[in-house]
Amino acid sequence: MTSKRKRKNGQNAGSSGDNLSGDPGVEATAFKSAEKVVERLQPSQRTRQRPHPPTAANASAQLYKCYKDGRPPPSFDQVIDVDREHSEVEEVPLPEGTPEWLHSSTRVYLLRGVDGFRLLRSPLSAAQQLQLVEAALSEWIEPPVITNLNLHHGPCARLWSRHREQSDPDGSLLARLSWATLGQHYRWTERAYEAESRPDTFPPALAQLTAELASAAGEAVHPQAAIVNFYGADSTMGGHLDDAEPCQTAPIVSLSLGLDAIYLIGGPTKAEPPRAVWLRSGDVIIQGGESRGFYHGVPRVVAGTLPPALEQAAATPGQREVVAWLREHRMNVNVRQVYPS
Ligand SMILES: O=C(O)CCC(=O)C(=O)O
Repeated sequence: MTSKRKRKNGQNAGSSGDNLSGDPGVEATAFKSAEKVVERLQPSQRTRQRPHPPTAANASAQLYKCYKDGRPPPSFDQVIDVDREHSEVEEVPLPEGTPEWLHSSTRVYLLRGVDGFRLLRSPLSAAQQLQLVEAALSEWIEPPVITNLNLHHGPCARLWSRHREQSDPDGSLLARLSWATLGQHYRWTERAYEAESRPDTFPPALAQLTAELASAAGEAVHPQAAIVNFYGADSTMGGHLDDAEPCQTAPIVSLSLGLDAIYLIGGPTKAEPPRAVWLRSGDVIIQGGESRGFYHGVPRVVAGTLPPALEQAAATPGQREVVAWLREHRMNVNVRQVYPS
């Protein structure tokens, strides 16, 4: 797991210091070019730039060239959006054995040529999404769970309550939260999982949900660790491999909540041209098969994209505050099996 987070101020949450877009030692690559190009786009371009919708025949070549050279800059229309017909995606049926509750709303898409990659579109209801975010903010990030804040502030209890009460003396500590690790703890400096055991901090309900979501892609996973990533509207995550887990056969299950994002999926080396995929709140990526070992990253969170369904689903004052927070944030729950079964 070599996650690399870049804030607007250039600080990385991870301490490996090799953010793809910030490391002068890293050669220019297709992945890097693609991130830069997408970063330059303004959200308003999504609706403004519609002159050259990609056709089935030339979409891939156009996308590659645009992302690699940045000339002409691509519009968001070239990002693969499973809600619009696209030659590179295909809807596939839910496999037998998928739990019943997933059948009503989930659509499963594969990305042609990316072995084992699946996008589950809207498997999670708005109510489920709010419950997950509320649980993360009010329960999952509580000590003994380790977050990026531990290094400078020690264990930080009641971050969400203090944010709601506005009781942090030097502004909201929550605003500085960028990751929390659940279950087996990943040491960012050593880029390895820690060997000694800690209290088990992996929420059982999340483990069950993850396994059920994976089954909708025909995959099996025994969840043992998760990184919960917290993004502001200007946060990005550089291209990286999740290669610290001794188990590289079980898929990564990655839940998107809150603001939309552009997700890049490349290949086993940085030279492979990545493809950009549009992610919405409630979408889930399953990175199984060969794609488990592929470069990926998040070059953009798209401001102003919180779905109205989330606003409408907020049933309690607490959930309305979650919605207010989500208007400016994206949360990703990135679940892995660390050890082979
Ligand atoms: O935020 C995302 O969608 C991806 C996160 C990720 O790649 C990671 O945590 O390794």
